[in-house]
Amino acid sequence: MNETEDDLTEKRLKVVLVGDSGAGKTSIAVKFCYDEFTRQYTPTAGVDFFMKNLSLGPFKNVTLHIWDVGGLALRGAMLDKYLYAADLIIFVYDVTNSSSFDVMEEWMTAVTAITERTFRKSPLIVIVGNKCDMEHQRTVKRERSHRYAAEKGIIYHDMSARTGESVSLSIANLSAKVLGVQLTRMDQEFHKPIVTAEIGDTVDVTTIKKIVKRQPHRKSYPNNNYPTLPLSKSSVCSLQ
Ligand SMILES: Nc1nc2c(ncn2[C@@H]2O[C@H](COP(=O)(O)OP(=O)(O)O)[C@@H](O)[C@H]2O)c(=O)[nH]1
Ligand SMILES: [Mg+2]
Repeated sequence: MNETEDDLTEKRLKVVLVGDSGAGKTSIAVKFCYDEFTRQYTPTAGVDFFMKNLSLGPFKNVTLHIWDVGGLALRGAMLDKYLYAADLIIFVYDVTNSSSFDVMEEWMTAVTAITERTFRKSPLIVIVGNKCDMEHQRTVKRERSHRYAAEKGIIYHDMSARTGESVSLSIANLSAKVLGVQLTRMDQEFHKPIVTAEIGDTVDVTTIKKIVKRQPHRKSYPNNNYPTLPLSKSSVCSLQ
């Protein structure tokens, strides 16, 4: 197939997010599709659906259908229906909550039992350690998660739905892998995160290379914790 034919070919991929309640599955889907984040927690009942169009390498028209599966589905009767024909399954846990890692292992057992039994083509599987903006509160050691993934031969990514770190680029890369193509340089630039954070918030600044832009809000308050910083309650920084 030449490049022009690839351009015109529409591709559809089914992506399923699974993992413990509160791990951040919905937040990842919302960040990826709408570039938004909220601290409010609304548990997902059953499954939620998201859709996003992407250009991936030679395929300029790829639609990702994202199934955001509620944590309770692990013990429900619908799990095999939710997983049906998935191309990519993302197992999410919260790096600050070790019980979410234990639950992720339970998800792995339940999901692989279904995919091995009923899938003709194995889906691509990835483990995501979410909330990596709270590095200082990490309770799941990197050695543990990396060893687990390596032993199973599974791809591993850290992510933050809050800052956007790794969300778009990882999902785009994984989708490209499913399609057997590579992202172009332009695709990579497009999906590169512009990490945003609020001053005085819980983002681990040691992981941030440089601050490229500061956009103070108009309304100003004294910042007692950081007297040397501009008088601003929630200055937004764009970081990369
Ligand atoms: N700090 C931080 N909080 C997050 C992140 N992702 C999700 N949360 C918060 O964790 C809670 C649960 O998120 P949600 O996406 O609803 O989890 P789900 O049950 O797995 O869908 C919410 O209060 C989110 O604001 C993240 O990357 N960093
Ligand atoms: Mg949810």
